[in-house]
Amino acid sequence: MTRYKEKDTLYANPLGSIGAFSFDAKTAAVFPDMIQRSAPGYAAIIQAIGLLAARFCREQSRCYDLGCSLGAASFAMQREIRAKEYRIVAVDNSAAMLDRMRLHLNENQLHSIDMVCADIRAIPIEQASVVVLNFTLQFVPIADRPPLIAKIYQGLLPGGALILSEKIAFVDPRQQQLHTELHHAFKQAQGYSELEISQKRTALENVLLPETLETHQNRLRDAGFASAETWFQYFNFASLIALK
Ligand code: GEK
Repeated sequence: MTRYKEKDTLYANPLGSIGAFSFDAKTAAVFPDMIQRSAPGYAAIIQAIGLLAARFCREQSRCYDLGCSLGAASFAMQREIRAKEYRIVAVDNSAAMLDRMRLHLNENQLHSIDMVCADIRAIPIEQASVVVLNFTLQFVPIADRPPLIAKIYQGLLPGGALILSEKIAFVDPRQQQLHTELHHAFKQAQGYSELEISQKRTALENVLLPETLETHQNRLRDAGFASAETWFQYFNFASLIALK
């Protein structure tokens, strides 16, 4: 499966002007390498999403993977879920991402996964026992986040779970600085150069908008979730589980 092994060199050479980051075909081609080397703990989170889905997925329910990219979280869920007659609904608005996901789906004959090319703000969420937002909400405009979280809450069955992973911000400027620098150290340790790190940061400005853990927890509570706890954090990358 060589097509999943392309190295991310998108920002390796000096770019005259740095356009806004986009989930296009170039990004899709290097995505597994990019996210693995950019998001601390990504592989551990993906594995845990499988275990969490196995615990929460109910028969005849749906598990949503919102902003699925190449489907890593969907495939982890599919590997672990033992319930009967469930569907995984994997949604992304990048056709380039879904084209690559489809190759894997077809190759492995994974019939329990439906792919939907759509904006996650526009699709209905129904009969859900599990909803995954794995590093996706951070790309949704801040004003659109409360209605999206409210829609997810409404679409979850009682006892259902939302798994929300995000790059997070900190109120204390010293903590913000510390975690930003630690994240850069992580990326350097993964082989990214100073130039790559700084050009990527410029491309993500105004595209990836992190919020504090407190802001996320307040929004989840306001939407109706009974509780929301952090089950994972590695520097400024965290994952929450919210229970209906
Ligand atoms: C993983 N969850 O590997 N509607 C649909 N898709 C969207 C929207 C939107 N409004 N906004 C962004 N996306 C994946 C990783 S990546 C995270 C998620 C990252 C999609 C976008 O096209 C991209 O595929 C994904 O959300 C974010 O577990 O690149 O840091």
